[in-house]
Amino acid sequence: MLINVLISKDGGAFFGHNGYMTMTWRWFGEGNDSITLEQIRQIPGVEGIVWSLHDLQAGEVWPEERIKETMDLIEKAGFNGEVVESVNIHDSIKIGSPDRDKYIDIYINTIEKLGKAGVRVICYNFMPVFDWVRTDLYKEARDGSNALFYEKAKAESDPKILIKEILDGGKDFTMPGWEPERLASIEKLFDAYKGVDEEKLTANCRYFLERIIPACEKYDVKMAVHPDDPPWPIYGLPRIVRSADHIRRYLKLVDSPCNGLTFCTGSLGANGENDLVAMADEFHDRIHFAHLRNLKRDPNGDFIECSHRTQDGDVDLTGLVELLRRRDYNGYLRPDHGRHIWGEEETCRPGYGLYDRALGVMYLLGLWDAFGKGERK
Ligand code: DNO
Repeated sequence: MLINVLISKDGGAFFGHNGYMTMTWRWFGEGNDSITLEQIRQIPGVEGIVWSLHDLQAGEVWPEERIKETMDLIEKAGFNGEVVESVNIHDSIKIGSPDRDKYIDIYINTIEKLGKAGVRVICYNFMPVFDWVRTDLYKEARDGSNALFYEKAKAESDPKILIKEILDGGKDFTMPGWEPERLASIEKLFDAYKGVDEEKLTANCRYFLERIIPACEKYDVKMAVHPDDPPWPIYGLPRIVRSADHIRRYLKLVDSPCNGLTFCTGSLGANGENDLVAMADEFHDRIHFAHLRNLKRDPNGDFIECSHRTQDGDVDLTGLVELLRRRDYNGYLRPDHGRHIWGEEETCRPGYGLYDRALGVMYLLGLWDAFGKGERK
């Protein structure tokens, strides 16, 4: 580990290292995560911490000292901090408002600072208004654990009615972006997105990528867009990263290795029509970051997150790891949402507890090493 840290400091040599992926762990920062770096160190095989400055809103400048402070903290604990998830994109950029260039300039400034600090991959999404959507964060399973759940009929009703119900205190509805202080502006945002259909959103995305990708090439930073979650349009808002066709088009908007993908199996896998192994095969050389997790779909469109084990859900993680291994995947990888087990839902961020994600790491490493010769020393 020490050797790796030194290599990383000397020139960011993790990416592409040894033809072996880099196992990472998403950590929300000191004082912002109930899990400590010391605990993460005891999970075998984890080399990188996926981080962000979570208190900053989309469009805010990332202060250089804070980037350095976080990288130092992570490296001192024996990890690399080469992946940031996320640098969020201001809605003006997605809407294509007249002030978008100001926000794109700030984004480029962040890319430059992160690249110079040793960050190699930035995970982000291009979803209008909201990031992922779930209707229940603690849906109980038969084994007594609980996990994030999406009830289609409940989630996909009229957003204005939903907002009213939440404000009236009548709806127990938890989603990123639906924080009470943001609800008032959400209605305005919905109006601002009127007229932004799939084509317009794609054009706005192309505009953004055409401006930022040269900076990424210069500072050796790979962008990795996160798929839409769930992978279909909701609330009348367009979604442009949700199927093989959409991703093919996205990667061609600017045809550079720096315009890449976060391959999130839990997001894409909520739509049974997405053939994940075929998609990973087709896009393997543009996948810079893989979020590997499992879920169980209901034919009515609901889905629940489950353990990482292939047999427990509908995502063929075994087939995917085999494919990535065969394709010499050498990007970053992390377990994704875990269930809450052994009573930890009281303490952790929903989906980001210690235990089930640690089990996920071990499952993924088991598959990984079984499909190869475990070259990483
Ligand atoms: C959910 C995450 C997403 C992801 C963003 C990337 O747990 O995978 O929130 O971080 O969509 O911008």
